[in-house]
Amino acid sequence: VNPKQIAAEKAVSYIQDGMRIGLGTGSTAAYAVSALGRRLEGETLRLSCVATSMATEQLAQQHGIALETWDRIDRLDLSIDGADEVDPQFRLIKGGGGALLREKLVAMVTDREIIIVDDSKIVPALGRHPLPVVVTPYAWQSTQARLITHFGVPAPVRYAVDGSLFLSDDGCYVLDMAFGAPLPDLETLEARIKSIVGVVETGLFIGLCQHLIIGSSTGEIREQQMPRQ
Ligand code: A5P
Repeated sequence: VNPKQIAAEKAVSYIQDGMRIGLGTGSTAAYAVSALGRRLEGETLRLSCVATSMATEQLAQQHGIALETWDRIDRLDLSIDGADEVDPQFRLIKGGGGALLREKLVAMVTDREIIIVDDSKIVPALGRHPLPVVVTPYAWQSTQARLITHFGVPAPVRYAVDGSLFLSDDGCYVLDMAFGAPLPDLETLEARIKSIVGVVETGLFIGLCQHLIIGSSTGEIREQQMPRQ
C-alpha cells in the first residue's frame, strides 16, 4: 500500500460538484491530481480548479482537469496539498518542493485546507526538516547573511539537480534554514524571519490546515479536523 496515495484518494473523495478547488504541489499532491482525473472520467463534476505550481498545472492538464486563472478566484472551498512536517497543532513546514509561496496564497483563501501526508511526516515538534525561505534573487547573498546573523543557523541556498541555483515558479531563490528540531519561538518565528529585508515568504504554515489525512503503509488512514480559526 502506498501511504501517500491512499491519503490523497481519501482527500479527493471530499470533492463535490460545484466546488472551487486548490491543487497542491509535490509527490503526495500529485496522487490527488491523478485521483481527481480518474473521478472526472466517470462523473460529471463542475469544478473551478487552481494549481499551486507550473508542475501541477501540467499534471492537471495531462489528466484533463481544466484550470482557472487567479483573477476569477476570491475564495476556494477546498484545497489538497502535502507537507514536509506536521505537528500536533496542525502547524506545518512546507516548501520542500519549492512551491510554498503559491501554496500559501492558495491556503490563505481556502475554507478547508486538507493536508495529506504519510505518517513519517508527523512530528512532536517542527524543525527536523529545514525551513524553506523564499528570497528575492537580487542581492540574495546579503539576505542570506542577515538571516544567518539574526538566527545563528546555517541557511544554504537550494540548488536544482542540474547544479544551477533552484529557481521557484515566481523567479525567486530558496534558502533552507537548518534550525534542527524544535523550531524556537514558533509563534513569532514567522514574523521575525519575514522582517528581514529580501525575504518573500517562509514555509511555516500556522493556522492554515483544517483537515489532516495521514496514510500509513499498513493501509490505515487517520483523519483529524480542526475548524478554521
Ligand atoms: C511543495 O512546495 C511542498 O510544500 C510539498 O507540499 C511538500 O514538500 C511535500 O512534498 P511531498 O508530497 O513530495 O513529500
